[in-house]
Amino acid sequence: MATPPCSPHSDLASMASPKQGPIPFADTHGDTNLVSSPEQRKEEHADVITALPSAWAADGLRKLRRYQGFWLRDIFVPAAINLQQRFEPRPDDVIVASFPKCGTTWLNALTFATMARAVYPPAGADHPLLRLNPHQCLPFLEALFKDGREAELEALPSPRLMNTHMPLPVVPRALPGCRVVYICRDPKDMVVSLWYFFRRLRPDLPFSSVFESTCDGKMSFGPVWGHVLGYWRAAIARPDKVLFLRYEELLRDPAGHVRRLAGFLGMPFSAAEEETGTVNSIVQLCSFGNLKDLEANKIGRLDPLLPIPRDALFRNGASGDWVNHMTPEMASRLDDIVAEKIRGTGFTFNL
Ligand code: PAP
Repeated sequence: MATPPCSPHSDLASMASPKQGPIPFADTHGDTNLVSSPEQRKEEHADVITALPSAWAADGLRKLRRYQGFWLRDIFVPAAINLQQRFEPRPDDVIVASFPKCGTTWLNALTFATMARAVYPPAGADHPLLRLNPHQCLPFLEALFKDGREAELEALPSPRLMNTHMPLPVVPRALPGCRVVYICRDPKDMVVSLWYFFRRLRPDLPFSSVFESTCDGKMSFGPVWGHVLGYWRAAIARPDKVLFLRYEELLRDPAGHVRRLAGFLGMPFSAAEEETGTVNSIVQLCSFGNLKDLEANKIGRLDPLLPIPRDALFRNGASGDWVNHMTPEMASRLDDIVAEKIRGTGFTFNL
C-alpha cells in the first residue's frame, strides 16, 4: 500500500476501529447537551441581526440578512457568528463546502465513502450510504451552531467529516486549521436546480424569481461568485488544505476525481485496493443512479429546517440542463454578470 508521509490518515489499518471517524452522524447525534438553546442564541445576537440589511429570498418564504458581504437566512446569522467565534477545527478534520445545488450531496457521499472505506467497504451490503441519505452521514455545521449543538461535534471521533454551505469568511479557522473540499458548478445549472428544489415548497414559484435573485446576488449564502472566489483563492494559496472541484469535471471522470480526493485526504488507494476495484465501488455506490433509487433517498424529509422530500436532492444529475429553462439572452445576461464579478481574478466557471 502506498503510504503518504506524515498524514493523520496514513495508516488505513488504524481506521478499522468503529471508534475511528468518520462515523455516520445520524447514528450519533442527540446524545449530548446543548451549549445554549436556539432561543438563547437568537437573543444573544438579536441586536446584531436586526441591524443588518434584509431581503426576501426568491421563494418568498425565507428572510435574508446581509452579513459580512453575504446573504444568509436570518436564522443562520447566529450560526455564522458562533461558527466564527467557537468552531475549533482539529488538524485531521475535513469539511465539504459548497454553494447550494452545486453537488453537495454527491461530494458528501464520495468523501464519506472514501474516508470511511476501511471500516465500511464501499461494496459492503451494510454500507451506511445504503440506509442513510448522504446529508445524514455528515454534521451540517450551520445547523449545529444555530442550535447550540457544538457538543455533538466535539463528541465525534477523529477524523471528523463535516459539511457547510457557509462562505469561507464564516469558517475562518477552517484554514489552515483543517482540510476543505469544495465543489462549484456552472451557476446557470445551479439556478435551474434551485428552482426545482424551491418548487417543492412553492409549486407556483416562477423561474424568473430564482434567476433574478441569482443575478443580483440576493440569495441564501450568495452571491455565488463571492462564495466560489473565496474558496478558489484559498485553494490557490493552500493547495494542501483546499481541494477545489467542479461538478462538471466530476461527471466527466468520477473515478479520476475520487483518486484525487483520496490523495488530497492523505489516503491514496493502495495497489491492492486498485486491483479489487475499490475506486469503482465508491463511484458506483455514490452514483446518481444508485442513490436516487434507495429507500433512504426516496422516503422522508431533509430535516425540520427544510421540510422538503429527500428525493428533491436527486432530480436530473447532469450538466447543461439550463438550455431547457433559459433563453439565450438570459444565459448571456447571467454569464456576463458573473464574468464581470470575477474579472481579473483568473477564475473561470467555463473550462
Ligand atoms: P444541496 O445544496 O441541497 O445539498 P446539492 O446536492 O448541492 O443540493 O445539489 C443537488 C444537485 O446535485 C441536483 O442537481 P439537478 O437538480 O441539476 O439534478 C442533483 O440531481 C445533483 N446530484 C445529487 N446527487 C448526485 C449524484 N450522486 N451524482 C450527480 N449529481 C447528483
